[in-house]
Amino acid sequence: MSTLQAKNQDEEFTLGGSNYDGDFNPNSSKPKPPIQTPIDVDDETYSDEEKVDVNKIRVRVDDPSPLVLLFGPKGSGKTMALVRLTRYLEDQGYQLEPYRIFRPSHDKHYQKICNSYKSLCYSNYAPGGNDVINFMLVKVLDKYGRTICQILEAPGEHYFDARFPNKPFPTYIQQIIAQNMSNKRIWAFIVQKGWNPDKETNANGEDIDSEMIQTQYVQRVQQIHSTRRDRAIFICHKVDENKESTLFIGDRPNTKRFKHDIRYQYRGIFNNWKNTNPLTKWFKPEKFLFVPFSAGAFTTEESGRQQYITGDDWYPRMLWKAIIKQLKN
Ligand SMILES: Nc1nc2c(ncn2[C@@H]2O[C@H](COP(=O)(O)OP(=O)(O)OP(=O)(O)O)[C@@H](O)[C@H]2O)c(=O)[nH]1
Ligand SMILES: [Mg+2]
Repeated sequence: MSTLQAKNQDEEFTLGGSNYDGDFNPNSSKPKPPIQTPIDVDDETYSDEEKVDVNKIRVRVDDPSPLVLLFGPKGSGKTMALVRLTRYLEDQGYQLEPYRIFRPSHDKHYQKICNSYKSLCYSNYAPGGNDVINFMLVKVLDKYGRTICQILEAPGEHYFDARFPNKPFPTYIQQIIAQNMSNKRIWAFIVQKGWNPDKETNANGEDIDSEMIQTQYVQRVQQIHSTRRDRAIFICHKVDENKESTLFIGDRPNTKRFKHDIRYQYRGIFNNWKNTNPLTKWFKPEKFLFVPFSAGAFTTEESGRQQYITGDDWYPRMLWKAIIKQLKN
């Protein structure tokens, strides 16, 4: 059993207690939830120590079931992939339950999103503003209540920050990466065809060009080495943003085309996931799966809130199929 221990094991975790249901209807007569800024969310999420030093972040993962790690830069769509998968899987009879003691009791924001997780997932709005989902461990249970896997969704800058591309991963991610971790891991790396990263400036105040950011992201992904049991899925996210008809066959994305283009765009990104087994590599040269994905459609209101409409079930179905395949592999 692997445990990434909370700093203070005796800490009493507060479960529940929030009256705020996370859903917000602008036309409702119900009192509006207090307006929070990203700084307020950070204040509720991290202790003072953690805010000063990301390496002080402690998480607890004491369930030995496999971990699915959504790995991608900020804004790449990790939260929306989790939201879409939650809606799809619950429709299929699975249950998705936040793991409440993943974060310690000082993380009031985590307790709040645990309480309101379902309403956030089924809201007509993408999580954001007051309701940001930024750091979650969610268990996927079958209809008998057995845990199939746990999905980790963490802030993108913990995985990759273009301003500091060579900074080591935070300690909690390093613990998860550690080869002695007993949980099977499925790395779900997010890539995007035609990715146009947000403008970033380096420590000297110079603009970092987007090609450089992509190269640095590839190097980040390459820092994850596959052990014998590790598997990977490359999620080619936001395929709906690509309008080129040659990328689609009817309504469905042409997986081969997307994979080809991603291999070219993010040179070397698949390198650590070649099958090196001398017997099987001839008929199965890769240890990863590649899945085109879209969470759905987003429209931004004047207020800045994003309305969200789920897309074709085909996308979460294919992603879940890939996860199950890698769990069994
Ligand atoms: N077109 C399109 N846009 C998407 C899709 N999924 C997410 N987005 C957009 O990307 C934005 C960011 O998505 P998130 O899921 O919050 O990204 P994230 O990776 O969790 O970001 P961090 O938590 O900051 O690391 C959303 O607000 C949407 O505008 C998708 O499938 N298609
Ligand atoms: Mg997120």
